Amino acid sequence: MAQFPGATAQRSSVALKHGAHHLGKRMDAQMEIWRNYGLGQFIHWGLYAIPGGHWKGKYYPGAAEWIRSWNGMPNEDYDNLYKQFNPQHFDAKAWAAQAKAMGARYVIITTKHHDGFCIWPSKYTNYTIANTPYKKDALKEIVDAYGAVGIDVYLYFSIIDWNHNGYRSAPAKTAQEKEAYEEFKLFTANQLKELLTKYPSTKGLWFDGTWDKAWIAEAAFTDSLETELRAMHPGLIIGSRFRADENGNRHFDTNGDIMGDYEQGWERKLPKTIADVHGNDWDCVMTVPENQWGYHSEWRGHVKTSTELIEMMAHSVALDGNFVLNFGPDGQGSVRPEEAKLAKEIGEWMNVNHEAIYDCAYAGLEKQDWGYITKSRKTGKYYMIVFNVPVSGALKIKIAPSAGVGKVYDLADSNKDYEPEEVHRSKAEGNEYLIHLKDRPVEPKVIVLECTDQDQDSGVLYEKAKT
Ligand code: JFZ
Repeated sequence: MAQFPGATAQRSSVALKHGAHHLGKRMDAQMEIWRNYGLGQFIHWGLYAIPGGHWKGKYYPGAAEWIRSWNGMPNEDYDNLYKQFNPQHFDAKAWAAQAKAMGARYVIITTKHHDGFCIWPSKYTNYTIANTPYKKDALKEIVDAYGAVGIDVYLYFSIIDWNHNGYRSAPAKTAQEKEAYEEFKLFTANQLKELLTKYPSTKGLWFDGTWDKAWIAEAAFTDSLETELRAMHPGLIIGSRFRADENGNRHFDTNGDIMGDYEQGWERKLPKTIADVHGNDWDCVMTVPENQWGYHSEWRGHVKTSTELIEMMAHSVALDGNFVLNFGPDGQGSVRPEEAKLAKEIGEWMNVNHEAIYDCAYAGLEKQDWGYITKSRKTGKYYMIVFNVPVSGALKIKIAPSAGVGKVYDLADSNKDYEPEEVHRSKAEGNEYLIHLKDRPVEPKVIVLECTDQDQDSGVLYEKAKT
């Protein structure tokens, strides 16, 4: 089992009070929908969008949504920004239309980031959008607009709350601190229940800031809160970044079992091989620049291109994950031009090639240097998503020993088909073919491969036999 880093050959079976709630993948209908999304949109939008990484003319290189915590920005200044929050260009329907055109099938929206500011009118604090000049419930506008175009909504919620008196990152020491933290716990639970009640179409919760020692020490509380939230909202999807077990283990409990419905640890990074994902569902959340989630008016460093992002999406789906691209609208509610351009370009690619992404998964075939292979969970078709064409112009593909190749054609044009050259046929190792490209594509291209005589699991069996 050496291919699973961190996993032991023999599962230890320590009795846990607050470990995983279920073993293995969730196979219900809602989780099946989640698994098949392929592409999602993340939105970071809050008060930090107003300074946009600058304060009093000074540039702050860190993540813009963290500006309150940098030296140079007095807390008091930040905590008064809500008096200016009045996004005159905010148009939830336009955001939703753009996300739809990009091909996103779910959205994760920041309801409350670490600063504690709520974009919904929470009745448990005054630090909300209701007390800004904007006044209206932006979250409701977003939930409704995305729902109307058929994009599922997930709520990002930060456990870190710099605005709440009882919040602390380390466990409370004095009786007074403990009492304050109890209030914070109640406040957190109330806000979460409020969100699920006010926005019943919510499909799941995406937690953040749960690395705090104080939160980690609350295994009993967080476990019962999770149980309560799930009971009040059947089908609710929660990732592995919500709680710790009684030994302080996060994401994976002391026995190595995932806590939550999917692995939520792939942040601005991707797994290299299928072994890295341990058979779990997972999502990768990605920024366009190096590390900016909230709006930063001055991006420095490398800014990803649509081709790079499409490659990351293909990479994710080929390893059984979803790819979630972050957007950071500005303080007026506008999506910046760079992001609008990327959304449009990704959308144009998705228009032609979405079949290789939606409802697709790990294909069980050996990875090749030319790109990624996905397989439709619904039709069993294989998709070769080509990013690097070899000088020879020939793409190698190895299929299961029991299979043969059927039709091979361009996804963009099924009349453009290929006559694969058989180079190797082996019962033990699988059958190897070369597909000779007719031209050199200028953008990521998808070739559909239909296999014959192939039993459902043969791809997976082939992979197992090899290790
Ligand atoms: C957190 C936030 O602090 C950040 O502002 C943003 O909202 C992002 C989505 O989440 O940052 C993290 C969280 C987790 C990791 C790294 C940065 N991680 O697991 O590596």
